[in-house]
Amino acid sequence: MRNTGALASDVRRRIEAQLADDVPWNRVLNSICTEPHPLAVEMASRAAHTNLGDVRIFRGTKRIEREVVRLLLELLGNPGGSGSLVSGGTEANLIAMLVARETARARGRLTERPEVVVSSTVHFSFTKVFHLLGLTPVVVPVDDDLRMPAKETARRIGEHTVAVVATAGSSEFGVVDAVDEIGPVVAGRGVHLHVDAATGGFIIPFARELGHDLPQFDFTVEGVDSVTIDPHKYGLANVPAGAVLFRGAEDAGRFSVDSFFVDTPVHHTLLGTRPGAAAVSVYAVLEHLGRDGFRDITRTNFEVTRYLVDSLRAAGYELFAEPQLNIVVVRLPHAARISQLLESRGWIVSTSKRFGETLRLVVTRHVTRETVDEFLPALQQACQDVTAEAAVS
Ligand code: 0PR
Repeated sequence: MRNTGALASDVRRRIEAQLADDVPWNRVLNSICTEPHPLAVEMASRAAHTNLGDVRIFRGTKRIEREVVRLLLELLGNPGGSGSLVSGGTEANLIAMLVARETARARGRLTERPEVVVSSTVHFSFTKVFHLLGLTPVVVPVDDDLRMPAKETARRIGEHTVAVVATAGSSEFGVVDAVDEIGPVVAGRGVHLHVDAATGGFIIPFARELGHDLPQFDFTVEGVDSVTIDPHKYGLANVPAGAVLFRGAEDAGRFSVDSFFVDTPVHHTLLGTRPGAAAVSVYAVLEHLGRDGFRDITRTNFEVTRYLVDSLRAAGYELFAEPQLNIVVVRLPHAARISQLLESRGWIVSTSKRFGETLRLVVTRHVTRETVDEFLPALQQACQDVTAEAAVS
């Protein structure tokens, strides 16, 4: 650290210079996160000083967090449940698995080698969770539609199983598992069923209202015990804002750690000191947009996705799979090199480490038809340049 502090104006200038080098949203096609809603940004900055780790001081902010949890439970068809706001999908999945393990312990079902049945496309955040909690994954290969097969999932449940994880909106493909088929086959087996809807949680309820053929994925499905939903993705809130929700009114309390001090409530989250700004920003968006606002944004996201798919097909590209949500994956020889070239020209896309030569494009609020119209010639050019490179070498 420097001895003598710098002028605020200097510090500001240096930070602004670095921020100016971040990629502008209209060149970002790989991110499930988007530019937060302006009201979320304004209110988060107003609440930047708040700490939900001390609810005696920040009692108004805590009330907002409780209200956000209530609104999210209502959105997912479970007004009587419980839950917490957390830092994102990873922490939400961690807490869901902790609760699953503790529930198994309370039921006398926890063995020396607890297992969790997951699909081969489960998010890599679970790799962290399993390391941390000493859980062993039992991996079910996805079917031809890239979904977790219900029958095979049920077959893998055994004496060591503490949980099954289904995904509603995979990060690689935006695929929604048939939770409505998985729920009934897991229900009654004494095993916790968690749905990772970090990505799909703010899309599917509204897309279904718009008539999209997507399965029920939330607490309305028998057997679902917990759901991860991330306001900082399609919920348009500031980073970091995730949520983990449980079916039972007491379930969120199954992971519970006491603090040192009288009058300080127990903690149900991993973080102790945690941003009230997150709760405030989610509250601002939910209240300001309402269901109508989210439905409109979802409609636009699907229109742009359709426009992207049609434009890609018209230009001769082949899709890896028909998109269910707003993630489009294209089969593309030399995808990694094309992605590199695009990045050097200002565009950020992603390529898969696991599914061969593919290019993944995510449509969210900041991706418009104009973005698509500007991107396609850049993609075309990158493809031509890579073909020319390959011909030379
Ligand atoms: N579960 C699912 C289904 C996810 O898609 C993600 C993140 C997580 C869990 C973990 O959530 P957190 O990252 O909030 O802990 N999915 C994105 C991904 O891995 C995260 C992301 C977001 C990556 C924006 C890049 C980016 O620019 O693709």
